[in-house]
Amino acid sequence: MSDLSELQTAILADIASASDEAALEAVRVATLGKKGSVSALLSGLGKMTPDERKTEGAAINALKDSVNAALVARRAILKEAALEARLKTETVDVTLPVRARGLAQGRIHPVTQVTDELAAIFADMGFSIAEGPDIESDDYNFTKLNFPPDHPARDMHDTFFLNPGADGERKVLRTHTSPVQVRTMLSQKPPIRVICPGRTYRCDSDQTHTPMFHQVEGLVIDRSANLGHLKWILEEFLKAFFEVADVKIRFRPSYFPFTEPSVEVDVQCSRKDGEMRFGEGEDWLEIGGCGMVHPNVLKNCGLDPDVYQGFAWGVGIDRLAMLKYGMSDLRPFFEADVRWLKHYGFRPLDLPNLVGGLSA
Ligand code: 2NM
Repeated sequence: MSDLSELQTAILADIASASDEAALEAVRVATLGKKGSVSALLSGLGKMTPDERKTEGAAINALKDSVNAALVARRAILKEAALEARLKTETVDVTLPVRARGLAQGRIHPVTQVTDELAAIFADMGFSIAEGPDIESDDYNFTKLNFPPDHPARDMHDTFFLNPGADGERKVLRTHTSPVQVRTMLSQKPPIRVICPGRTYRCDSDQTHTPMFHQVEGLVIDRSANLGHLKWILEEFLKAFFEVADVKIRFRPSYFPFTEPSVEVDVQCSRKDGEMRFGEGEDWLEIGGCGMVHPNVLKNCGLDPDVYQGFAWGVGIDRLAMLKYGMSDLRPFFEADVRWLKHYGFRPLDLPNLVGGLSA
């Protein structure tokens, strides 16, 4: 008995003097671990007579419980202290003045700038911004979007497939931002108005294609959403984005698995002396695709196509940036050359907004 209480005093003293979580863990292993002193006493119970076991067993179990309780209490104290110490060293003085030199030199990448402009324009029209993971399931990237099982876009040549996981599932780098819209339809109730900007990936590389590029897709779901609304939204968007008083667009019939009907969108433009202007001229430039969300997609995303309809569109952000800011080559976008960024980048505090000007 007195052996036990001596042991208890010694262990509780060790616990009290453990100065960090690692030291405490060492005490736990030495007492309650497989080969620990208290565990050894407990396994000795099997060799005792039933009478001995009754008294000794109760005492040893009481010892075990008190050690356990002391460990838990000490661990909580040490955790708290560790957090306190971290908070002390990691404080940021937000009252420090911004370093003017950094501000004068740093630049916002045109892709970030255009994404911020898109956010400002669509927020003004009542849209939210939705985001999702770059690594997606085949189901969200393709199946729910009505891609037939043997559709060529699933082919090795376009899609980056990851190695299959333990469960055999083969994830993909999303080939468009549409899976974000799938996630939105699955998790929100209509009416839905979202834009989904972000990185997308396709195994393609030449003068006008990079394996990683940026897309913005939009989605509206409501009881009476129609192509007329879509056309108006695209026109308002293009006017605001290119900062012109008027634009003309035209729809050309096309095909996407996730929309029916599907159309490609051209915007009216003029090309004089190598300079492209919007809102005037006799030329047309393809700017993106859109359509009414396919009933199969609505069904796959838990919406009743007899009650709800929707439209969606997709535009390349990199291409929008090239058109608006006069960059003819896509590849420098992703070369991280500070000279290029100094020339084409934007000042960090000139945030785009509709009142002050998108690209002041
Ligand atoms: C495009 C063109 C047309 C689109 C459709 C959907 C969804 F999830 F609602 F089915 N998201 N995005 C879509 C439609 C994208 O990009 C050229």
